[in-house]
Amino acid sequence: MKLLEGKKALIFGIANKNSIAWGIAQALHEHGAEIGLSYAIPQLEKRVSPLAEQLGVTFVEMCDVSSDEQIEATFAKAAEHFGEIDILVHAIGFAPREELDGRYVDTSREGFKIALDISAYSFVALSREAAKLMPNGGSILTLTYYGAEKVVPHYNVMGVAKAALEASTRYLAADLGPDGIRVNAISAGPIKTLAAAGIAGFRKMLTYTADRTPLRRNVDQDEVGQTALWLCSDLSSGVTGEIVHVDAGYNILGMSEPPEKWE
Ligand code: NAD
Ligand code: 0WE
Repeated sequence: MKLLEGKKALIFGIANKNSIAWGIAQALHEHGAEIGLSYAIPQLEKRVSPLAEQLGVTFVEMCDVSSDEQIEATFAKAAEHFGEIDILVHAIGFAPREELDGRYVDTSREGFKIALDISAYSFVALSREAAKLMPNGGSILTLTYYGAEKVVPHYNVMGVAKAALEASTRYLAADLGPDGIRVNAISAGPIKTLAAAGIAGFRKMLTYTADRTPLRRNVDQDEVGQTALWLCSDLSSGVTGEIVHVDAGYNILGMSEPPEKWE
């Protein structure tokens, strides 16, 4: 059975085939959704266009979410192309590179502003615009990370931005719930994507988590896509304001070493 037949989904945050947004796009498309894709900067078009083609996507728009004008223009085009939409996916996060090194206490005012603007405020702005195109209700989804809940070395100001994003998920769910719009977040375990590629020691982090998660492995983009499919479909009709962990169970641990270590 196809879960999203006749549904229209707008997905922000695709950079390349490794993007979590692409894992989600494929999962939603497989279940019959019509997809629209948005990317950040002109240089990404050559990566995104062939992917769009694979899913028969004809709505591919550039939108830098730090610009109110670009957000407005993108939704005006979406309104023209789709009329109404049913699903919004926000898979965007950014902090200046230098903020993801050294100590959080050294975060600059500008770095803080940028990280919270791009990673958290953009979710509010996109949700407000998307809600206008959801007269019959809908499902809104964002991507977060464990660094919002607990200190992860070097995640720094992104952890604070993700904490704001998670709180926004709850406030947006409360505001939009009466209109039949659900708002949820997936807290994904570490996955090697473009956003992770620039992080010193990321490969070590992947081994660290794979050695400790209850499932003794990491998760991938397809698994995030499957949970996104559930949250975007009527299977989750009673779920809103929730943060769903897709992290092979890492977040439940109270001690980071597996039992063997204590024997
Ligand atoms: P990615 O690099 O493929 O995606 C991040 C996207 O954000 C890119 O497409 C980038 O172009 C976009 N972006 C950055 N600044 C933007 C701007 N100003 N306007 C519009 N778009 C902008 O990496 P990803 O890992 O797929 O990240 C997607 C989401 O998943 C992010 O929110 C990230 O924080 C979250 N996440 C990632 C992991 C991980 O380990 N990879 C884990 C948990 C959560
Ligand atoms: O949210 C993220 C990545 C966010 C990110 C990555 C970059 C790299 C390039 C935000 N901004 C930038 N800016 C750049 O210039 N993740 C959840 C992946 C991630 O990033 C980490 C992690 C994990 C996990 C950074 C430090 C520690 C762990």
